[in-house]
Amino acid sequence: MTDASQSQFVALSGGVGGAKLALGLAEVLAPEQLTIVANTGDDFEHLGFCISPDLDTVLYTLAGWNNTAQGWGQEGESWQFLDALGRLSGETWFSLGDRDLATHVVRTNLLKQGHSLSEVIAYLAEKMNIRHSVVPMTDDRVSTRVNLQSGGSLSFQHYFVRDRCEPVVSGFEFEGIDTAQPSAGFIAAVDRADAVIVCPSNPFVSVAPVLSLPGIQDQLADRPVVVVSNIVGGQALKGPAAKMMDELGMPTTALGVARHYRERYGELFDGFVLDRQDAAMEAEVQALGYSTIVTNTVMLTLQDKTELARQVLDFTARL
Ligand code: FO1
Repeated sequence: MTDASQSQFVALSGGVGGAKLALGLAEVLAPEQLTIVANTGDDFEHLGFCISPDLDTVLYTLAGWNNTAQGWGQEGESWQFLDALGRLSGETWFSLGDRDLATHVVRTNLLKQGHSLSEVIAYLAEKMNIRHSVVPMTDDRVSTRVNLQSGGSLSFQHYFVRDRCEPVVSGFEFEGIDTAQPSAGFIAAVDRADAVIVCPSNPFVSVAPVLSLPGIQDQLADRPVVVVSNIVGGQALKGPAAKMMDELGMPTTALGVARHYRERYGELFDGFVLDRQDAAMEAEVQALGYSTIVTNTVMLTLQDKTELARQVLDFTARL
């Protein structure tokens, strides 16, 4: 039997929802037991800065620097730079706060000097006194594109922020994914992992880029993998996941998420975590071949996050 205090875990995360569970896991696991791998498909270059939204959301959340009301960016933010930029008729559709800007300046300079994104994130994490490992899914450039039912496609941030997720989607592509390599930190963490936790993140634009990296699904295949539903009571707690599911012709339910993961990744996921509001779907999720637990997955307080983390960790031990 494995000693739970020695077990190793990998958490796959997108932005806000994923970072909440990542924080819960970091509260209950020692630094050497947890690696958080963040999606980089949302990354882009803007105004000359290299921006990594999901990595920054995870870092700020673990550091206690995050803006909880907004979901992204830093607490106590000011917007002098953005205001000044607007006065000069610069591009202001993507809100870069003054504090947040410092992160982008540091990252951009270090990348320009030849450091990898993994090195930059480790450096930023150290400056933020984060003791758990946070790694990008890849050090290579992968860019999510959103295909539209009206024809054509948009870069992710143009779809998400500039166009407020209004265009109707028909699918997603991850430019650069075929030649991207999972980061060394990601590969090593999965290698030693006793279990992998897929946080409650968007299946199409947060989880899919991570799992589309060459070789990753094969590497995960012999590990217990548990996914926490990102849809609760028919709604995404944050972001456009429910709207996307609807536009792609899927039922916007936890069962719809469970079915999507089965159709896309076969037997890769062993366990599925449902919220109490969706308890009535448990039997149908089990009929898809998942082990299940039903618990509170709505993480409003730190206690909600740590309690869900404990439940998920106990669940992985039973698989
Ligand atoms: N999300 C928004 O909805 N509006 C913004 O203006 C915005 C700015 C922004 C700046 C830095 C950063 O790291 C994230 C930012 N986000 C913003 C969130 C971002 O677009 C993420 O990709 C989403 O949170 C999806 O995970």
